[in-house]
Amino acid sequence: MLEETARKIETMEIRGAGSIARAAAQALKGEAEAHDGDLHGFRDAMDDARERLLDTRPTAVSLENAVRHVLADLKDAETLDEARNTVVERADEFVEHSREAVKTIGEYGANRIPDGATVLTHCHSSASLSAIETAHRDGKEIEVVAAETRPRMQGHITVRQLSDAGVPVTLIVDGAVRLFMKQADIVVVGADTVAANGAQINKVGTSTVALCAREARVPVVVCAETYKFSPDTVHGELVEIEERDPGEVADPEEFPGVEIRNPAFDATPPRYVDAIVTERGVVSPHEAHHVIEKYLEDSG
Ligand code: RUB
Repeated sequence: MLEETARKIETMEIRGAGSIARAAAQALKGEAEAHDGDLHGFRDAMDDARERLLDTRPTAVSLENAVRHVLADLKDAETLDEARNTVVERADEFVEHSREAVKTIGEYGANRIPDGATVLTHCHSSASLSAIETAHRDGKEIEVVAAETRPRMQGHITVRQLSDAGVPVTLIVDGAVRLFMKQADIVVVGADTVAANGAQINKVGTSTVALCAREARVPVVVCAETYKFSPDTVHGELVEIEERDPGEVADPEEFPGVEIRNPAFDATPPRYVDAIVTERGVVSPHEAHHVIEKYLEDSG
């Protein structure tokens, strides 16, 4: 099960920072339940599982935070049963917290979306769509403009989900974002990682969306659970930007002699973000380090 989950994360069958984190927690739980060796062997197996999961995709810190949460008490376990129970309990706790967090962000985020608003979004973020769908369910007459999000077209997932939920939605190419920003009232996007300085790392193109929003004086709201905040960045560590297979952009054989690059994420500086909606409340990007100190284990 763990190997299957790791592969699905690599191939993006499981994707989106929240889903990746929950899948990792569940995979660790499955691995713990299936283990039939001794305590020493169990610890080794969990170490291997941890390495395998962290090896899948480098950018979303939600994955690392999930793994850290699930394995946090393993070092104190004195018997195999204790070790197994702590992994299972903490995995369940993480998944439940994560699901609740997305709902709560939906409520807080919906409050930020005015009645009659046109919301512009990029990629597919469950936390952002939770806010947009909640605003719609609350009776607000909103519509959404979604960028298709080359090369993997996560915008298609967004428009299908919103259309199924009855939200009027328009699909545009990424290059049309500046044009459509003129009619937007708010930008709502998700995050893979929020750095201690408030920079937000999300699907490549998000920083361009934010720049266009600033130019047009449209507020940018980021929806991100607290486990998307990165403790390592407190000490100045940079967030690694995943570079994916160039074949996702174009067939390299059709362009001999051409370098094709495929960075999957980019960083939006904190000055282009107006608010970050978390399940603990709405914070300014400048308060990101407080979120890390207060809510994330081993952040010191
Ligand atoms: C997904 C992406 C999403 C964030 C937040 O990238 O950038 O905006 O992960 O999503 P990819 P969520 O498709 O490459 O995984 O709010 O669902 O956690």
